[in-house]
Parts: sequence; C-alpha cells; structure tokens
Amino acid sequence: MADGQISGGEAAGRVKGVCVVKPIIYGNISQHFGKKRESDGHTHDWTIYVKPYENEDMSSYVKKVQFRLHESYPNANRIVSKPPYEVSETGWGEFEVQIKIHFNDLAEKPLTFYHVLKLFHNAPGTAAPVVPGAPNAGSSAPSPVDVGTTTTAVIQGRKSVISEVYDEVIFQDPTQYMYTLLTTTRKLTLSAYKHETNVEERRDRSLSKIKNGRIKVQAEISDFKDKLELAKETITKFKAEIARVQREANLGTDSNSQSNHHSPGLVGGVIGSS
Ligand code: V91
Repeated sequence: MADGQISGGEAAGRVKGVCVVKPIIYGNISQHFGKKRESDGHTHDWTIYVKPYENEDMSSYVKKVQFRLHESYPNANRIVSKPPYEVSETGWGEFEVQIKIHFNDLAEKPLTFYHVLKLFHNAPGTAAPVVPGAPNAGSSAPSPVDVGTTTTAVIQGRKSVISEVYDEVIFQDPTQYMYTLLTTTRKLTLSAYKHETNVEERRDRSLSKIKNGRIKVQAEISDFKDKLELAKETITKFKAEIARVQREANLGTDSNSQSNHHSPGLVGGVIGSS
C-alpha cells in the first residue's frame, strides 16, 4: 500500500504507513526550603512536568495530562487540561508519579509512563544500590555511579535539582484527524520552554556507554563460546573412551581377559577450565 493512503474497513480513517514522532521532556525540578517546615515536616518545593522538546503548543493534540501523586497527597490524581502540563507541590520525600497523557483523538489510547520524583542529589561518586547476587555484587568492579540523570541549576538564585528525561511519543498509522492535529501545531512564544538539560551531550554519553557495553558483552560471549568448544571436545573424547572401554570389556568376557586399558590423558580431562 502506498504511504499516506487512507484505508477503509476495520482501520477506517487511519493513515497507513505514516509515523509522526513528538519529542518530549518529562521530569521534575525541586528546591530545598532551606529548613524543615515545622507545621508539616515538608522540606522541598517541586514541580513535575511534561513539555515539548520542540517549541510547539502540545494542546493541539493533547487533551489532558494526568499526574497520579502519592496517595497521601490530597486529590492525588491531578488533571491538567492545558499547558503548561505541570503540577507543583511541597513534600519531604521521593516517590513514583504515574503520568498519563490523553489525546484529543479518542482513537489514540492514553499513554502511561512513570517518573520517580527527585528531591536530593546523589553525593558525587555515590553508587546506586547494588543488588545482592547481581553480577557485580560484592566485587571491587566499578559500580554504577551517578549515571547522569540529574542536573544542578541555579534558577532565580535558588539551587535546584532537576531530574528529567528526553523521550519520543510515536504515533503509528494515526487517524486522518489525529494526523491533522499533530501536523498543525502552533509555535509557542519564543523561549517558552528553555531546557536545563543538554540533551545532545547526554545522548552522546549514553551512546558511548552502550557501545562499551556491547564490546564487553561480545568479549564475554566469545569467551563462553571458547569454553563451550572445549567442553564439547572433552565430551567427544570421553564418549570415544567409553566406547573403547566397553569394547574391551566385551572382549574380556569372551576371552576371560583381564585387560583394562585406557589411553592416558583422557580420563581426568577437566570441563570448563579455560
Ligand atoms: C517517600 C506526603 C508530603 C519513602 C522512602 C511523601 C509522600 C510519599 C513519600 C511526601 C519514599 C505529602 C503530604 C499532606 C500530608 C523514600 N508527602 N514517599 N502529606 N521515598 O513528601 O518519600 S514522600 S501532603
């Protein structure tokens, strides 16, 4: 089917073969009060948000964004029906927030994802928790230090912790209606969304980490293949040896022979030694 063709039948109105990508940034910014608030023990201001990576008005295709906070918050299910898609609150701790984007075309299912609200900076060099039994546990191998998902920024004279990620919302075979909504977005007034995170730099760092990981995994695979080859050879040798011993044993019962030879160097072959 040709790109952009509208099909009838079941998927009526869907623009087949078309894919629209909307880059977004979501996450939170937070600031310490400076001291613990006596009345409720809260220590931080924070704002959780979904914003476009490009300078455009998402409301043309977004109906509402739902932020599900920790249930101890009054009205924990916060609905934001127009930009900026954000919720500001105060608190004392970090917890997971469910974010659900609803679209103007009901043919598109709402998109659900999660963000762990970040209030505190990891101390420099602080390792992420090591899972007992995980490949690195208890070893002196480099542990996953601050992976670089937070940014410190000074905004309006206050030190802020920012934890945000770049992601892409992909609309595959959108309806003709949705396609129109997606492609007729208005530009926002200049500098409405200035990003604190250097997305390009983080992309390059992530890519290089992935490349290094691949090299390590390839080396381990090749090492295991060598070990497997060696084990297979050992098995073959043992099988040959067993067959030979059995043949000789049969001859022995026939001729009342005491012979019990085996070729030295085969028995005692070690499986898995590298
Ligand atoms: C964490 C509740 C202020 C636990 C250990 C938090 C809710 C849940 C949190 C919060 C976890 C909210 C209100 C009126 C009453 C590590 N608040 N969970 N209570 N992280 O800050 O912190 S923190 S509003």
